[in-house]
Amino acid sequence: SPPKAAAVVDIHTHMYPPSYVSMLRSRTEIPLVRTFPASPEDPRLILLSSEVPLLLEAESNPARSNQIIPGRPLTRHYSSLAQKIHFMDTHKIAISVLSLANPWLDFLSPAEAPLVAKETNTSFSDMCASHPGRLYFFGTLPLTAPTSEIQSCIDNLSRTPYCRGVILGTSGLGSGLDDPNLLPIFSALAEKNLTIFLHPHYGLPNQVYGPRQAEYGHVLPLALGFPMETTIAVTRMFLAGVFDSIPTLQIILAHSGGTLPFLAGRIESCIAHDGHLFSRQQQKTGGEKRRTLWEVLNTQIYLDAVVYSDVGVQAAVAASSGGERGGGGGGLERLMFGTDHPFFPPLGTDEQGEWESVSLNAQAVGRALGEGTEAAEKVMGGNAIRVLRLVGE
Ligand code: 5CU
Repeated sequence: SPPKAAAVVDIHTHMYPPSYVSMLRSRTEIPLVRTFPASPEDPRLILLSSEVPLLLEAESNPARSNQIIPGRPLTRHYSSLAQKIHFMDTHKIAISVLSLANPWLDFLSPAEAPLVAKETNTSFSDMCASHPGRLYFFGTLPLTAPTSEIQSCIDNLSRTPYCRGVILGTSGLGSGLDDPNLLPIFSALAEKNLTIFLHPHYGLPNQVYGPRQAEYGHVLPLALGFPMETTIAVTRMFLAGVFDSIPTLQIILAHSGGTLPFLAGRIESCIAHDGHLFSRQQQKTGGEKRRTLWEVLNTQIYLDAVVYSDVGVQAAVAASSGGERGGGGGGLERLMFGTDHPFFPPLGTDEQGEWESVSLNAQAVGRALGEGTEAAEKVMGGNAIRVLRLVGE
């Protein structure tokens, strides 16, 4: 039966299947899982390049490893399906669209990637099948492998009942998402009606965070590095004409598009005032009017609502609306609730209870659009059900 209109759907929720965690345990370079002598029962998940200096310090100075704790605790929330379902029940989430967390398969060799992709996608498919109607997933592509392997993975995912798209980082085949070699991959995804969920991992170069970055924990890379990375990646796609080449390509941007809603006007103005771009455009199209970023936001881009404030939700809806800027309105149809579970667990309260990171996102939607209104219900679940063709229990 179709899910209730007011059902809450979480489209931004990650897991590392147990086989992936085992792989991380065996690694010596990031991403990895490691325990330290001071707390051998507390494995740490170390993912980001900004965490490497602390990791090296902890390794070179085991006596101080209780003070220098790199990464984040690897709790059951990362790989236990029972824990995911408990989290969903606690937060009254009817349906979750699961995805592998970063950095996906980006670090694997071309020989390893297809096998791990198959194993990972099968794990997600099995998890979904064990809770029919409650779980769907975005698959993972072996992007470091030859194109034929990537294409065959897309074919398999398109025939996998609970798969609704793929999660993609910003590196693509290694040269970013404006790489012309990615066009056949994007075309295949569009043709198979598989939506891309674009998610950051690499952030900005560490030096921009300055010499005192370790004092500030993960704040600079996560709050600023991640959103800038997404913004740059999707702007490169736009400038390269990917959306014009494949008008049926549909993409959901993590964290409400990074800073795209706020910067779209500036990006547009920079394009309109760039002599080099202007003459290239004239040559290519003979002066035909180009599609603006506002139009692409209004037709091919969806944003998640993982932005933690009503100001961000309002900006996301406004940017997605296009409106007088040349789009067709309907920004309210393009925003989808998410939690980012298992990242951002509560620090002062029980992890088995309610998570503040979830309520901040839910409250932001309520404050921006009105608690319990039709608009809020769309964002909390209705849009995901429609766009990702989710069918309830
Ligand atoms: O806490 C973090 O580092 C992360 C991460 O790596 N990925 C994510 O989606 N959110 C937070």
